[in-house]
Amino acid sequence: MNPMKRRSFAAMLAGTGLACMWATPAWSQGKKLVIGFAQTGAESEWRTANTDSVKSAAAAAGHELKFSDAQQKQENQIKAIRSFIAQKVDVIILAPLVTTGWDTVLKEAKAAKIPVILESRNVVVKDPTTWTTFVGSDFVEEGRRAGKWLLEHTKNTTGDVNIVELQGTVGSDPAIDRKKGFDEVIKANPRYKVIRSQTADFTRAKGKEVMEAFLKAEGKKINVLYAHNDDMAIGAIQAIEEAGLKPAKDILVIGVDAVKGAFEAMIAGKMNVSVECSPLLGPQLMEAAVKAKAGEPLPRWIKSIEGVFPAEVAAKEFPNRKY
Ligand code: GYE
Repeated sequence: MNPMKRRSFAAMLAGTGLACMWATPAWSQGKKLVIGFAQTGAESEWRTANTDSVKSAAAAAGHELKFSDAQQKQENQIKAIRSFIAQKVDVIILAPLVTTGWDTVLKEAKAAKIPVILESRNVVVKDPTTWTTFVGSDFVEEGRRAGKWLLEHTKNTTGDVNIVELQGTVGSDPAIDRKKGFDEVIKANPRYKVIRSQTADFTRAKGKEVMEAFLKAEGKKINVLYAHNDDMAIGAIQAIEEAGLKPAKDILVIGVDAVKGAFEAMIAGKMNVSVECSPLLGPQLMEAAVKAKAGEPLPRWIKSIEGVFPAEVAAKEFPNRKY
């Protein structure tokens, strides 16, 4: 049926209650989607902003969102997905805590004909047709940006640059890739050495704890802290201060995310730079959800656009920050 004819036919049926059944599929007209969202948890400022973004974009589009907070446990996310399948939701959004261990449950979703959209982290599965698209950042590039900032910022210094690294959640895509990108850039110059590298699970509390251990072991030898997210950097800043050292001066502090907390730390002169990673993925996710439900083709990766914010621009940029 050509669109003109369809419109007039729909107009004829208007008021009969049959109109929307004929005009376009019911789910795209009035009847909104039911979306299950298996979130990792609330481990960071980034994650809270991400949850808010998805919830408000779903509400704005009129979709029903079933939200599950897995408290940083993969088994809880798997349970949530199974419950979404049992409830026959239209689309599942998954923020996979780690990359592996998803094969079985994603196959179950596919068998139930429920499209799965990945957000904020990626998976490694045998059957890539078990998920439709990944909405999120280029984490390798974020790591490279952190490394490039460091090389540039220290180019006029001499001697070894001793770096300690706080990694994100073990086995998670952003932790793996932010390490990879950073290493790739700094290995170009043998002066740059990662002398300690450990996970702090993307949280402030662990960031502080692990930094304390680094300081105990290496003390004043440490020149740079590279944290895979701002929350860990902010926790570590506290540890640096408690050790009687000056963050951003005695030890350069590099974070990722560019959340408000990092801007506050930069404005206070305690942090040097944050590489942006946008959590505001809600609108792109809702658009992808509608297309996935309709069976329309989606790119494998819907990328977010991001920058780098050094302390020098923090005060000027702060009022524009949305997370
Ligand atoms: O950088 C970190 C969060 O998956 C991109 O997870 C996300 C990361 C983010 O907890 O702060």
